[in-house]
Amino acid sequence: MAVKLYGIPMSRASRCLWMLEELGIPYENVPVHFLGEAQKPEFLKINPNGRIPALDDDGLVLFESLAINLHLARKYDGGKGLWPKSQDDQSRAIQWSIWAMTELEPPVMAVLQNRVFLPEPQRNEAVAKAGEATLARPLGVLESALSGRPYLLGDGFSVADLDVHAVLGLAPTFGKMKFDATPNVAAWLKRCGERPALARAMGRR
Ligand SMILES: N[C@@H](CCC(=O)N[C@@H](CS)C(=O)NCC(=O)O)C(=O)O
Repeated sequence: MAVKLYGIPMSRASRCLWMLEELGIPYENVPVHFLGEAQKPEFLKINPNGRIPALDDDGLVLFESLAINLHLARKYDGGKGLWPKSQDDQSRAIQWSIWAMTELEPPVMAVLQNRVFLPEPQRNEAVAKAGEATLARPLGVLESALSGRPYLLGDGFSVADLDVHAVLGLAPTFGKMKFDATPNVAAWLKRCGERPALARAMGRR
């Protein structure tokens, strides 16, 4: 099979599984676990970072979940609208994807690690609260960007929405963050969260 995604679904690989399901292309999911398996020499040949996900697209090997999504959308969109038509919108999609990784992911993970993922004795509520405080500014940016439009680039769902939602969407899933102060974000989280392709990707968990 030409497209192979490495990584168990219960991980950041779910971001790319969502994209693959949106695109509806044939793919194989190789369920490499992030604990142990991803650091073995045979996997380090695929991703020298020792992390999942990684993609092998007919010999092109990529790491970084959102870079993989930008590649998949650009190459396989086939008119579905995941990859925007205009060059300006393509640049905006890249901007939102990098923004999700740099501005959103660190504080979102600080909240989730310290309220959900870490064993209870290792959790630190002060770090979770600091994460929430840091999130206020990017959430304000997202709230404004979604004012008067249903999706980040306008009327249609695109890779920009998928990549930002894939990072932020975890927070409401675990019920550990409220979005009452940002109603546009709350409505958009719900709208994107109801996509059948996301349900199919999550169903692999
Ligand atoms: N920025 C990377 C992060 C990948 C990452 O940290 N993946 C985790 C699983 S969700 C992992 O493989 N962790 C194993 C490790 O850090 O050793 C991406 O988005 O692809």
